[in-house]
Amino acid sequence: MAQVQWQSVREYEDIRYEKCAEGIAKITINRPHKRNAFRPKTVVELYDAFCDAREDIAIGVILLTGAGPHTDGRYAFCAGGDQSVRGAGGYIDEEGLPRLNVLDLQRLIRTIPKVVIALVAGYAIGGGHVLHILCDLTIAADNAVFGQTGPKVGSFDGGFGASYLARLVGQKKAREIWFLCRQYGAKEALQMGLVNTVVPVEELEAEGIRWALEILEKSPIAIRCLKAAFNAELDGMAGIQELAGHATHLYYLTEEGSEGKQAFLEKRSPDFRQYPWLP
Ligand code: S0N
Repeated sequence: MAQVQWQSVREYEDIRYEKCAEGIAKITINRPHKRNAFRPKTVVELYDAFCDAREDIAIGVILLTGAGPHTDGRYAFCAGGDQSVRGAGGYIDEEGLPRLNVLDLQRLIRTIPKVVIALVAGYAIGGGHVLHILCDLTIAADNAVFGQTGPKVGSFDGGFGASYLARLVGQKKAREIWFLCRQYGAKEALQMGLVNTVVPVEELEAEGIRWALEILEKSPIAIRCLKAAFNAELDGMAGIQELAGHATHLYYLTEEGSEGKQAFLEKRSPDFRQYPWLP
């Protein structure tokens, strides 16, 4: 059984954030009394933890999961936006301002140059379902339940939550998921390409760690370029920017790339003649 020693990174109110020496970060939404629904503060904390994981060069894989089971024995990955703080214009934060800051978090998960794996036990519903969609990979427990509720509770996610979902499961199925607001079990989710694998709930974290360790054996630059390449086709100019950023990063790592800078600093003309125009 794959096991690691988790070390808490910093204290938060709505989430737990841990890392292990093997290069994995684990971010856990910790509001089981609300089926791990997020309020603006939860999203601020998630964003902060993801930023820390992004900056940490020892971290290559991030596991995103939900705390549980709750005292009633039920599990949840995340039940979306906390409806009890929803007001005019969004989800009301502690200063009384309406927020949809989960959209910032979605973009961060999408572009962070590391692999994000959703570990889903229990409900992944509404905006919580969209979060797992945004993750690079999803490992579902056999008790996982997936679905959108927007048209039932008066909301919708017309961004990645609609268009990227349709890329994953096809247009017909995505429309069914949103228009009917049904719930789908883990096996059905696997059949429709919504998740990568299904395991018994008690093996969920160990399986996530196994997948992470396997990924961590691979080339970091290859993985970050591949992630950007998968995104580029769908994300328009933002996707091209992401992929191009990685190309620039690689160019900076070459001797040819530093020749221009070096020449500028040495107040001489750059000698690019020494580099081949490869076929
Ligand atoms: C998850 C469900 C199916 C679980 O059912 P179950 O097991 O019967 O439990 P419950 O008794 O219903 O719940 C247990 C306790 O948890 C609270 N709770 C559950 N979910 C939420 C929630 N989302 N917000 C607040 N509280 C929640 C229950 O109230 C209960 O508490 P107590 O015991 O005190 O009564 C079931 O719970 C369910 O269907 N939940 C609601 C799911 C939902 O509709 N989520 C919101 C969907 N919308 C979004 O997520 C919006 C996403 C978003 O932010 C966004 C993004 C882009 C563009 C727009 C938006 C936008 O805001 O619209």
